[in-house]
Amino acid sequence: MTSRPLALDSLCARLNPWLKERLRTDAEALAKVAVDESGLPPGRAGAVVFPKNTAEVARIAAEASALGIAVVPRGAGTGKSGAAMPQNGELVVDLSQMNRLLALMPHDQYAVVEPGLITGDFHQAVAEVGYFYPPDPGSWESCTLGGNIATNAGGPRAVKYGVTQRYVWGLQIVTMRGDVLRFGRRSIKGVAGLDLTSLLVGSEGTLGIITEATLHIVPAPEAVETAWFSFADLFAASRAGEALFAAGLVPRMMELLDQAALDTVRKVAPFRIPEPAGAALLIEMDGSPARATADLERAAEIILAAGASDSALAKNEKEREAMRRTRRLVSSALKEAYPFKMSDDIAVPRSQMVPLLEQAKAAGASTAHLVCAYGHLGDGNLHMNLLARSAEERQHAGPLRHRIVELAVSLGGTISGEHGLGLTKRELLPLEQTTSVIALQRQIKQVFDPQGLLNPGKVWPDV
Ligand code: 2HG
Ligand code: ZN
Repeated sequence: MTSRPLALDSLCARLNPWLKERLRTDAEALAKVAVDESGLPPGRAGAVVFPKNTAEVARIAAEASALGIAVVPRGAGTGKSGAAMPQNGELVVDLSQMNRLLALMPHDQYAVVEPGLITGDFHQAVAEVGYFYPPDPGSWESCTLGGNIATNAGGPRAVKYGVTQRYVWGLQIVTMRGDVLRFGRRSIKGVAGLDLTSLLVGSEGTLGIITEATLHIVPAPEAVETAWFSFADLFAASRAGEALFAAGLVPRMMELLDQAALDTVRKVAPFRIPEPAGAALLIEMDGSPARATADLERAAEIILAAGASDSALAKNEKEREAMRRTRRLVSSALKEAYPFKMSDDIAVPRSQMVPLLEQAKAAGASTAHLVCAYGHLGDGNLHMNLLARSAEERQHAGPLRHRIVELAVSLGGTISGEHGLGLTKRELLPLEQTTSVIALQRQIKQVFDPQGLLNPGKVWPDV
């Protein structure tokens, strides 16, 4: 359902007296919320509001519902799939001003946050009391916890600690009707009723607007050790990664960079990438100081025996962060060099990583498209970037992208390991799920949002 300008005008007239300067319809504000980091052409917002609390969100939703206006909830706009992009003049509910840390309870191992809190600020606050919030999406310096929950975000540390869902104990949401619902738990255990918290995590703003979350925090590991390994090619790097797991080690980070990623990030990398290198692995181990050191030494032995040509051990936190940051910068460095790149986040069972890489690279070579592979090797979750310098190149890469995504599914994997479907991957969902499974999800959507007004046109393919 799309919004009618007249209805939107009436809505603005009703919201304006109490939201005032927090209701914006000027071109600058609308342009800002019309994009994300997906590389899709800008969408179109009708208006944007910046609520400050749950009661305001509830009133906005109820007023929009009454007038049949569609609503798009939004965090920092760092998403990669268009999930927070308005398309047809919707009302964007920007939650960035709801950014308080409401409670920090280390002994009970939880914190209560508002959705607009920046993930990196939360990491910092939790670290100050000796605790640790593991999810670390690449954009943690600017993304919000609400966006992380809405997309069930991952990140490098997921290989040991899991993704966002593992840390969401409870939620408060506002439905499109304007009802405020609270579910989940603040205790370590809690199994009452259906697990609505998990249903909402990763629902990409289609079921409810998250206005508060109870997040699990864990004691911080005492020590972290980090090393960078170079390889002749990415297949050797991938096999070395497998050897580590086969030996029973569980790294807290195992990131892969192929040659194209290394060549592109080298110019901006705070870590001096050894040359020559056809691929690299970034490995981290944590635990007690003795454990972290022993595990990294063992990992280095295994990885060097498996064919690494070179290794560099970070000597302090500054060097560790330089290595991690070098990996984090790959996405933006590629974007700078190839502004029309297409990024995916397929995932396969770890054992299928070498076949996936071999077949995807071969498919790229046969179509003369540059395929860059990097990401979370330890999770079997890779960012296959189809590098493009123009809109035409991007369009030409479409069939290859389809082939690679199909390949991931045929290897027992998924079309999206961490970024969500939004607009960019919704049409691919039938590759992975049957019509009945998709229909069941539409029924659930109907229960939460009978008028179909909340973040319309996302996640599921057109019928
Ligand atoms: C990362 O792991 C992010 O760097 C972004 O998930 C991936 O832009 C990308 O392809
Ligand atoms: Zn990633």
